[in-house]
Amino acid sequence: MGYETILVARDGGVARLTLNRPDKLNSLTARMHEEMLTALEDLSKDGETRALVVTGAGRAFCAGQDLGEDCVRPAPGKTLDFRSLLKERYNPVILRLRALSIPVVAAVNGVAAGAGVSLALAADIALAARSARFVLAFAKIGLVPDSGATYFLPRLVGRARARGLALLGDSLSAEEAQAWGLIWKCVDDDALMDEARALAQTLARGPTRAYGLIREALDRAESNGLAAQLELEAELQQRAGTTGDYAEGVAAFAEKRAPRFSGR
Ligand code: T3D
Repeated sequence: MGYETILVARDGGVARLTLNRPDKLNSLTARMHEEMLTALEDLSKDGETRALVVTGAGRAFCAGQDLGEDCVRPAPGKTLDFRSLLKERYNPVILRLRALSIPVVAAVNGVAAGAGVSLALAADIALAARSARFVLAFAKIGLVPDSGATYFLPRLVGRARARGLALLGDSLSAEEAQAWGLIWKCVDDDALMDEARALAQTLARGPTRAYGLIREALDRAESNGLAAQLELEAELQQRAGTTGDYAEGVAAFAEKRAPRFSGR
């Protein structure tokens, strides 16, 4: 599929997906959702990519839904079908991203608003340029935070801050986002892509199957009780412990050298 609204590049074990509608602050359209889904589907099957970076072209990461799209423009006598829009476009992208078995790094290069914030929060590790900001814009236009924002926010920053951000829609700087635990790290603007690439390359050289299991453990811990989580850890450890990467990790430790993980 030739892409119009995203760019996908691969470098060794790292793929980079760039939202590419800079003149519209990379706001999300039906076409963009379709292309993101296809790209994520392809990545999940290619067997070589071991880490993914998601970023935006130009001065924004993503401004959320494109408010110029007909499907979200109120008009007399027209009933807007947000339910279907979310179920058919937004939710599958977030779920597909979370279902990848490789780590996902968001490189938030500029403003993230609305579902653009949700997209960044769906990554495993979010880095942001110092000039970036996070705007829970939904309530500003009379909508409810979506695309996982109500799921991720309170888990990351706690109840009080989640409610303040969601209700007021105030802008949060990248430095505040780091201090609040919304993101992993805020870095100088001109260092962002180098840091994101280096981080993704480190992850791509890591024990990919263990990473997938770690992500599963952390995701399921959101709803499990302690006993269930201990059971799950035992199951996942059984799987991790029978990978080639575990054998390599232990051998490397014994031989006092760096491990050479194959991702298998
Ligand atoms: O089912 C559903 O559809 C519901 C799903 C909803 C998911 C959502 O994401 S809802 C939230 C939608 N997004 C927003 O409400 C954010 C709207 N944008 C803004 O609040 C601001 O633009 C930003 C905070 C993102 C950036 O502010 P600033 O001052 O840096 O830039 P600007 O001047 O406002 O915008 C620059 C241009 O981008 C401007 O176009 P122009 O005047 O130069 O031709 C602006 O209209 C355009 N733009 C910004 N955001 C969007 C957009 N165009 C379309 N859709 C946008 N979301």
